[in-house]
Amino acid sequence: MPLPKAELHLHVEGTLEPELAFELAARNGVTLPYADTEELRAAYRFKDLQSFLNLYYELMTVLRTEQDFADLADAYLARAAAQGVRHAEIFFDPQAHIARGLSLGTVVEGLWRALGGSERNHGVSTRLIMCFLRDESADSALETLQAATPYLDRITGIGLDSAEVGHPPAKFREVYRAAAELGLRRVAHAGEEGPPAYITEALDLLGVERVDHGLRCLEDPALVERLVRERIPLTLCPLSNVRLRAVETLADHPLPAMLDAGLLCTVNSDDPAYFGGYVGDNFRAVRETLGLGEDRLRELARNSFLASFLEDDEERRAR
Ligand code: ES4
Ligand code: ZN
Repeated sequence: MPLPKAELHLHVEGTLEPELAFELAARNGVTLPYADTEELRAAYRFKDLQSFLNLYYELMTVLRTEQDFADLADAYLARAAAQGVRHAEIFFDPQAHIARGLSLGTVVEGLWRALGGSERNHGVSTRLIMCFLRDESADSALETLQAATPYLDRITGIGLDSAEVGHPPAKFREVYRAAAELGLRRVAHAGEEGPPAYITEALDLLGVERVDHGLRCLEDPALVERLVRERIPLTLCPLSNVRLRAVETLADHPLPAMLDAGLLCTVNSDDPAYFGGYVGDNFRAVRETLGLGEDRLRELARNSFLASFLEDDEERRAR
């Protein structure tokens, strides 16, 4: 039996496996610039975050209907359940779909078709986190938050993703303030490719409760001390860090040192269809390559529930 765990850093568009991409392309009359799944998989060699994002945005054009989003999310939930996931907090990128002419309703209603049946069908509880694209304007983020008004009963929180460098958290303080007033939980990607100062900004200016990645906090000892003291969870994604060259090899990943430093680390899959595995695969990789013992693996699993947006009673049941 795989260790029960929560997944807190997962882009639903990043769960689009090549097989489903081709199936949806055929269903929707979309032509992909790849002959087959093999040729597509061969394109999964990234030199940094942007080179990945280019493919990620290209491939998501096969998603057109509510049913496409439902099928995508349901396939993820089935895979996650098989790897011990009991709870998933799922990111989606509304602006990437609205820019292609889809409505926010298509995306949310579609995802909800799968999420609404997830506890029953897969034994996985879920939350939905709407991310803003940080390489788009602050006004666009505010418009997106406004467009989400009819769906706020299904959206737990907001996040910030896409190209990090040059798009500091400060740019989004207004939309984060508005979201807080609406009772939304707040997270943001910070310190993946961007400097430690972006992590500090995300905490101080956006009021985030959790930092996605946060890897580069290690360059600032005072920041590490603060993250430990304030018990700020980090949602690390080891296989993603290798594929996007944030670390040279998995053996170089600082996860063991981060745990030793007392940081509240969690292990997640980020974009599992692109980065070589789901959350259980990430756990296996850090166990095998970084030599983490049973106690550390159990700590990571426990942290994932502690860092989740589940209420205490739900958390006990999920564990
Ligand atoms: C992402 Cl790995 C990563 N980083 C930032 N934004 C993203 N969107 C999807 N995957
Ligand atoms: Zn991410």
